[in-house]
Amino acid sequence: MLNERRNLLTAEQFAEVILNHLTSSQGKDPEHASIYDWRMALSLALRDQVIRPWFASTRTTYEAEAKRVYYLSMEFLVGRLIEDVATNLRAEDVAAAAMRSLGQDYGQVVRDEPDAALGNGGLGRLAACFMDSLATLGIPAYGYGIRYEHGLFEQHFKDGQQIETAENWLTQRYAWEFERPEVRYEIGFGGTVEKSGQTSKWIPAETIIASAYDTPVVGWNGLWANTLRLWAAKPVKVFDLDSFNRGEYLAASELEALARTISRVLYPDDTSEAGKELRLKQEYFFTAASIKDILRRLDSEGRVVRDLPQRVAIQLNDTHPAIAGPELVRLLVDERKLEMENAIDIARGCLGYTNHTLLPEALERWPEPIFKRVLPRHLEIVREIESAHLKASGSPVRILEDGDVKMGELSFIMAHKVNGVSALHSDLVRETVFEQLNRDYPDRILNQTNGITPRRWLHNCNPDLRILINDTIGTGWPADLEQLEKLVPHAQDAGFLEAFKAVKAKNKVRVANWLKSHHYIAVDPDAMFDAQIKRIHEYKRQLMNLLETVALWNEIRDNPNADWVPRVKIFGGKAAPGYVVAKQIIHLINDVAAVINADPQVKGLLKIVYPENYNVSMAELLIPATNLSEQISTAGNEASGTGNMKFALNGAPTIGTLDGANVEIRERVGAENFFLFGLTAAEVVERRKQQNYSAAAIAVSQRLSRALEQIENGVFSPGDPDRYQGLVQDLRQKDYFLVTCDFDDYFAAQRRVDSAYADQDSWTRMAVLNTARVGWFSSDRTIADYAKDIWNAHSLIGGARQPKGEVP
Ligand code: Z16
Repeated sequence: MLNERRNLLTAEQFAEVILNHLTSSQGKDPEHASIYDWRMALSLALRDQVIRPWFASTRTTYEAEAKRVYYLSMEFLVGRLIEDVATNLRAEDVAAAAMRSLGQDYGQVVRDEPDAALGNGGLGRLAACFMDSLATLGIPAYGYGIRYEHGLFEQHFKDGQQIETAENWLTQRYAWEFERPEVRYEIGFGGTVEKSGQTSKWIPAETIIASAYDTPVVGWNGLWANTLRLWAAKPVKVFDLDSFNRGEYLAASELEALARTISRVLYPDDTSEAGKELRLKQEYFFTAASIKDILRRLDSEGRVVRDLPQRVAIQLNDTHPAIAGPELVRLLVDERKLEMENAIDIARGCLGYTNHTLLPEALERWPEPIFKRVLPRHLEIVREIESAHLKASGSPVRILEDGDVKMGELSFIMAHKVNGVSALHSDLVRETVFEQLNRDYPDRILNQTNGITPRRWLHNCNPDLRILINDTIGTGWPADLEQLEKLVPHAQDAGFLEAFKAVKAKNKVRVANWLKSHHYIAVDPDAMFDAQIKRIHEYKRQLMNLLETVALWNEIRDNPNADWVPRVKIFGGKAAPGYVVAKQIIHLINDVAAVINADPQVKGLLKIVYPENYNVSMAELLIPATNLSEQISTAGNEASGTGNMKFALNGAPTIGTLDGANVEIRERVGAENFFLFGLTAAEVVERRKQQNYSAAAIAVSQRLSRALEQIENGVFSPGDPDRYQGLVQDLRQKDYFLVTCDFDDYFAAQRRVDSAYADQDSWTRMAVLNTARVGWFSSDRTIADYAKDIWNAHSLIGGARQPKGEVP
């Protein structure tokens, strides 16, 4: 019997579907099935349930002749999917009961799934949250990216230092995808441009195949499903039989290996550019395949290219897919014979560009010789785009400058809308990197503050808080997160506060047990859990957090009888393998941890934990258990941050600077529920103009001086006392990210945290108000705003907020 409203099976029926998959898809009987087999069977059974809404969504989009959104992103940091799919189908109880009836531990099977780690950090995770929200809102959309054979590297610590090993998620079959061998495009590189009269034709030197793999992405209540289409690189010719017959066995497979290199591995650089030819090839590879796919779909619906802006919205997630502009223009001009300027205008009508950073090292520029070698025709088109821009605007801004192709300028000029990812960041985009272009095209830049999906980042990762909220304000909030405001009055209710505190305590015990069993570290779940989990970068200032930890250690030892608030400092995060300073910071965190954790004088009062290989699943475990969220970047550097939103949503107040979305979080939760410190973005700019600002800051701070001396004198690296001299020298002499300047204010803010935490009732009230007031940071709101302000795309379900039942 089908459950009418949600097309659900009973637990009994679902168990049968699972069992069928175990035998027919995995080829195992229950007696011989491994946890992997059970996980595959469960995943495939869930995937079956997505097919119906998926087909229905495609049909509805086609019949409505609706505009489609294409989200082009080099990264999709998806994580695990079982719980996501099960809860969105509202089948979590059925799935768990079915597995139980089959003698399996549902939670254990869920945790057996490896993270799909096709991203570095915030940008990739944002893309995954956006896919969830697009499906939840019922907006017809495709995510386009790369099916990397190896996702983000796995991090190990050896003697406190980061070691990277290859991630291997595809050694097991990926349960959620459908291979589409019939969807394949030839992608060219290099070669020459043939001219005849007015027309040009690109003759590539080499071609490879882009082959599609589709993962359905189902939204809340199973009312709509979109597609995440990832491209894998394959050879045109799999195997050269002639070489083989000549006895050249390696050469026979060489072409294949070469072609597959393009989608072999995710570049592990977060906010810094590799600048490598292979990276440019990856970017062109997935962008060109996506654009071809978009045009093929347009053709198949009998549309003409003039209709493009009305039918198609293409969003560029950073400049990585910026070649979409020139590629679309190339196809329109060289293959469909449009006039150059007309083609540029049509392309611009489709394109939007999201900027995610102002850091100069992250703004992509390709040396012209590399660009020309890989994409000779595109270089000509970039020149055409530049001259059309110069002519139309009288702007002095060029795309080609100092021998480079500047992808930010190209993206800006080719997009009808350009957005930053928080209010402050968008202001800075207008005032700094694109100051002149903003004058040339005054209405082009807008803000779209980032958001997070409440399904993964509250409903699923924090089941006890979910239940408490459901019991208090009902169940409408997962698809309408601002309903959490209804919790505000309960912040005055002693019973509710107790229950809220109990949820946090339980989540902390869960983490303490995990640290014990997986990392052999004992922590006291009654201590304050203070977490900074994110990529390691100088601008994020993990070093400042660590210096504060050392200073606190000193303070406790100086005054052992004072009323210290016990703390566990949790660090998590990876460094780009080539980022030497970030790796030294990791080493130092581990060295300091070893000394402090072994010191009997601070036992029970201060502990540092740094579990290796931080990833999405670890975030889902740690965030619900955190009391204090560290968001301490140098103002003006964190474009938005999204971890900041996840912590606040799960009842962890922030200690933070006025940077990125922290500003808007503080406005919403209230200044009294946010621990603010540090220079503002404007003050940072001024301070950097002063001479010897770091020496001056160190000179007036006893605490900081002492901590720095301890580190540079080898207190934490007794076997290698000079280990951190370079790191500390850099703080003394340069300190570009103003760690020294913000240190004292940060230390003072931490002591305000201590006093606030000592009053558990008022702390819990603060935590509740954080949860209650950050509903606006749902990625559903973000996506609704993109749809309205940039895409002109519409929901095809009768209001995701009040689902009206059946799929149309
Ligand atoms: C990235 O994760 C971000 C920016 C960037 O240029 C490249 C990568 Cl891989 C991050 C920002 O640092 C972060 O502030 C922001 O919240 C996130 O992108 C999503 O917008």
